[in-house]
Amino acid sequence: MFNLRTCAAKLRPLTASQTVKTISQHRLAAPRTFQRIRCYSAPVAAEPFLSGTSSNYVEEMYYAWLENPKSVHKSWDIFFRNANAGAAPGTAYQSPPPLSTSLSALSQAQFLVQAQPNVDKLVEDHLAVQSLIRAYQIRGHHVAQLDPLGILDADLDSSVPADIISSTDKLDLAVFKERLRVLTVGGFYGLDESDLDKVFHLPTTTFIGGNESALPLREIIRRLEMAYCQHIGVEFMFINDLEQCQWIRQKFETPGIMQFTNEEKRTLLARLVRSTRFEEFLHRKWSSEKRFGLEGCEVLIPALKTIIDKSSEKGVDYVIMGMPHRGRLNVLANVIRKELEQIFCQFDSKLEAADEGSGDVKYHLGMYHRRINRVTDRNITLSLVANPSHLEAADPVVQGKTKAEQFYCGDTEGKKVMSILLHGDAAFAGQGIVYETFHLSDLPSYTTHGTVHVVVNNQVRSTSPAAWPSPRVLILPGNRPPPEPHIAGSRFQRLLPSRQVCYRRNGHNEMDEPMFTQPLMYKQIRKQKPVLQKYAELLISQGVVNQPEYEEEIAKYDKICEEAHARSKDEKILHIKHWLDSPWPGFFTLDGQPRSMTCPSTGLNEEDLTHIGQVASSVPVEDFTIHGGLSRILKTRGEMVKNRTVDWALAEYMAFGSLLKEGIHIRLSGQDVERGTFSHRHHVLHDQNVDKRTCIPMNHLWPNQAPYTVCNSSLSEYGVLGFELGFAMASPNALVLWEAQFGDFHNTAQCIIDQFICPGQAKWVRQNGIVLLLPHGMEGMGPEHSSARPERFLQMCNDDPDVFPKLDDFDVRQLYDCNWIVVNCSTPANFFHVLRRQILLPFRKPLIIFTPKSLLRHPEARSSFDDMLPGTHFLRVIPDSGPAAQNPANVKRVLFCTGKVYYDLTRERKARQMEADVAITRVEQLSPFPFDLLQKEAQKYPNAELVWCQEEHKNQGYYDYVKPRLRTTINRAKPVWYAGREPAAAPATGNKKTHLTELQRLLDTAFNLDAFKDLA
Ligand SMILES: Cc1ncc(C[n+]2csc(CCOP(=O)(O)OP(=O)(O)O)c2C)c(N)n1
Repeated sequence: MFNLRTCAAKLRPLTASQTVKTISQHRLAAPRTFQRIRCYSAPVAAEPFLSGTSSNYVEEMYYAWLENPKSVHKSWDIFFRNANAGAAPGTAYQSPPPLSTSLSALSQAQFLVQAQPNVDKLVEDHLAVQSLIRAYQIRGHHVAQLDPLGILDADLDSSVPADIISSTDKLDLAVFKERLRVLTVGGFYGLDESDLDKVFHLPTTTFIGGNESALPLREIIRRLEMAYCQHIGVEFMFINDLEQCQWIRQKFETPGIMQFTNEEKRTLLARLVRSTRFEEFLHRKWSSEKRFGLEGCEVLIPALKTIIDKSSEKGVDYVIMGMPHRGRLNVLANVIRKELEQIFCQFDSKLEAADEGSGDVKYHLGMYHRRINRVTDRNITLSLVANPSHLEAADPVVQGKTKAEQFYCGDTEGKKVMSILLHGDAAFAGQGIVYETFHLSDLPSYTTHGTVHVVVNNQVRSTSPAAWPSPRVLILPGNRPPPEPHIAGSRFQRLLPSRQVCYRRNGHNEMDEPMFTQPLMYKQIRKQKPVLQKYAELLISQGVVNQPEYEEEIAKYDKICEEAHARSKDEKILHIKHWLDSPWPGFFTLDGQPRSMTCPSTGLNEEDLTHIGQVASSVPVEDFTIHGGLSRILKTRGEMVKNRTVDWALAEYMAFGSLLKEGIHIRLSGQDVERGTFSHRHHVLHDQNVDKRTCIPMNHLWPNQAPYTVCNSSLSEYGVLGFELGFAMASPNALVLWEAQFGDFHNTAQCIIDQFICPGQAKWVRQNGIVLLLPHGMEGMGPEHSSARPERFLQMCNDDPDVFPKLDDFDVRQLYDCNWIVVNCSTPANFFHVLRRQILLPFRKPLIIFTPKSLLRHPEARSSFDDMLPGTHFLRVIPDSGPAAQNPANVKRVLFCTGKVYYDLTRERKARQMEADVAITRVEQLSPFPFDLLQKEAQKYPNAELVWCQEEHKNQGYYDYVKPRLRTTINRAKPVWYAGREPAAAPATGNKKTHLTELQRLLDTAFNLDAFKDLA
């Protein structure tokens, strides 16, 4: 209020000509007629000469005067000023003076009305009306009747905003009058009751006039109430973009915009019948089964279908959806059109599962369906992404999948593929991932060009009142009849959140007793007529349908359900693969099996290695100046290529570059991945002389190569990893990698790892080849930044520690059986091979790679081209090849290790001249565990002690995973000793000296051949 007043006060010193200028600008924007202007200039109308054809002439004069008061004769100027300033009827006109009179005398003598105060009044009144309009636009939703139960007020605030004149059913007439009096007479707006019938110009920021450019105040208020204070609330004035605000205003204010044809009303009724009767059918058949029904928010189905119809009409042909448990079966049945028998047989507890893995409960499963949209007669594909119970976790996954589908069909503006996300009100308000997902929406490599968000606000969260969402919400449709306003569609392709305020007729699930915790609310709910009944009664009263037609619609759908139920009894077995949300056509056989069970050599010919190396060490565009430091890095790369060697960065280049040649799209995403956190990668070059000019050499490798996307992500792990997982879901023919800045940061994305990546295939028979690059290593950097927590990934591997697998082919078959692959490579060549293998395998598994930090520049951590040529492959285990291996019977100890500690061990062994006594075997693929190769290693050194050595603390790292499996490989014939740091709570010490002491201690244990004597 204070602001409005201040604003008006600032405007007050406007001169008459300034006022006129403003009005004339309005005229240019939207042509108006003199008549309407005369409406508020009542004295003008009273002039006797203003009749018949002369009014046209006067109108022209008036327009001319509006634009420039000096352009008309002084007498007209006086007349219009007097008229506009409120001169009494018949007095505005002053006959022109004799020609001899001086003009200055004329102006003094003939202004009957003190123009300035009256012009001020005119301006103030118009400003007041503008403020009133604006007040409705900003705060109208506060008085909208959103809660069908009539209990809660919008934003939990029962007060009517002070600057709104509301006559909604909360206020009786007397209250309304009093309110108006307070706001008008000497009150807020300086208008009084007599102004209600005065006609006011409408500003261009409102559409309530339709074709009218001015309306009486009474009508202005009525129309504003119709637009903003009924059963839809819209909170949008925080949007900075004028065009978007105008679009929303137009969609809500235009008179008649909420009118529907009878055909549309019948369609809505039919959809409401399906939505309602589906839940009733489930309730009748399986009254004691959990299904998280939609009762109380049945309008969700017509709303979603309308969104899809409108989108299809605008050219969208693929809609990807994510949603929680509430109403999911109904969405599957009536929006996506999953066969009803497939849904019903999920309720049959006697059916056996056809697929391996855990499967999932019916209200988490996904779905993919291509069909004709009956309203638009266009093909549309609908996909509902499977999700875990973790509310909102699927949001970024849906976005990533949407982005990928847009990418593959060249939809750079999101006009063909779009996403819809449904949310519970409590989850939407409380889960941070909602924000993390929103945050991706404006980043070029992550935007999906807009998402429709629908919040199902049933006002409860399990057993507690749900916090009404504080995030700004655009549209708040209520679940009360008529449900027609649930029409959405935005040409801005932005986030479009809408909230459906409804109620929950049953408990959190159908087994719950809601009266325990929400007694009064449920008393109110029990009194509610179902929305279908209310809407049917309304349409019958309007003559849109008649009772028999309505009953026939119900009977028709009930019959569909009954027949499907009968068919569902023929199902003998439950197939989760019928619930796949992302099929990969052509990748598997028709039975969903891999096309082969072999993996070709991951090696590459010398020519390609050299070519990629050369591009990686050059700037492939002209007139492009790179930083001097980078020139040196590229020069060093060039020298390595000449010497036929690679370091880590080059090995990665070789893997990516070779796959791009084979048509595999590569997408590397994460914080600072373009340069590389450790400044080793430099996949995007920056021109030092031209701002924002960049070059990605990887995209200059081959003619017709697949595109390479490398993108620095926002500072989000949960959101971005979910997004990349979704991207990887869309196609098996892409290598999608997410790199954590440091490995430990993956834990803020733990939900994506635990709920999707690790068990995804087991729950939803959906494979995924995403790669996680997790920098890991104890390098004296303190408790953070050291450990990527290998123990957590290894603990979730599904291989049995106590059983030696009976397999002919460990190389591929073992991979096929696992839930994910965990590796820690000690050489660049092995890193190169494992990346290529990821794509050359005939199936997809997530790949977790613990990547190095100091090894990126370690002079010994280099590989020769020889280790990458055709015929070479990923080494699951790298055996010792030195003196110990030449004479294995003499070896006293075998140190098994993985990753960077290998270099510490070899240095120490050399220093102690123990190369013949101690063999060092590197386990490069931790999981699935290379039982076969390690068995051979153990057998090769029959007289040696077996020791697992790691730089991590004993309760962390790999020990707990490796020890039982190593014991299984040797049939528990010998102990497996431990050399490493002691158990600890933190992953690493923050003290450099302690770090070095600990390292030396573990090396001492590793090479002290008596260390375990007393323990044996
Ligand atoms: C991340 C997460 N935390 C807690 C839960 C347990 N839980 C399941 S449903 C639910 C209430 C959700 O309320 P709301 O979002 O309003 O949806 P509604 O069930 O009311 O439709 C909760 C807390 C969960 N599934 N996920």
